[in-house]
Amino acid sequence: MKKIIIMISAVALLTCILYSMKVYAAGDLTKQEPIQVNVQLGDEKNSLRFYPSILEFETGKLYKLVLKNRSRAKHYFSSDGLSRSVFTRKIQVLGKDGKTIAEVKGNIREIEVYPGGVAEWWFVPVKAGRISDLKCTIKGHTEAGMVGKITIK
Ligand SMILES: [Cu+2]
Repeated sequence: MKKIIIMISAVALLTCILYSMKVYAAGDLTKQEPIQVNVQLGDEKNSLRFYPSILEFETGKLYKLVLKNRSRAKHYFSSDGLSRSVFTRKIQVLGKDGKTIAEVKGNIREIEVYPGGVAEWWFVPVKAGRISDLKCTIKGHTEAGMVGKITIK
């Protein structure tokens, strides 16, 4: 009888330890393995578009949104709606060799990417909704169709 009680106690204790470890691991949502999403700002032919222009994210997951500009013009990735719906862990700016040359922390609303440049926006969506204010704010670009839609499920 005593042996059984000790065994049940040991199993209960082990279950508690494993459960608390799991809760702890899920606690910091910014430390997950990121899901990479690539968005190209314009293209080699200088098209005024985001590729893709429809983006979808899920709350509670860590994303690494890679913004690449392969065109000859500067472009913005700008969205008030997205900035209000996510927790930003950091922005990483990459040099020509693909290595990180700067990290920016804090709330981000708009990122300007220069020709040939790459910036990564690491964030966790915290609010579901449909966002339709993604645009490039350079004069004439929004009007030409450099806009997009974001859904957060
Ligand atoms: Cu633009």
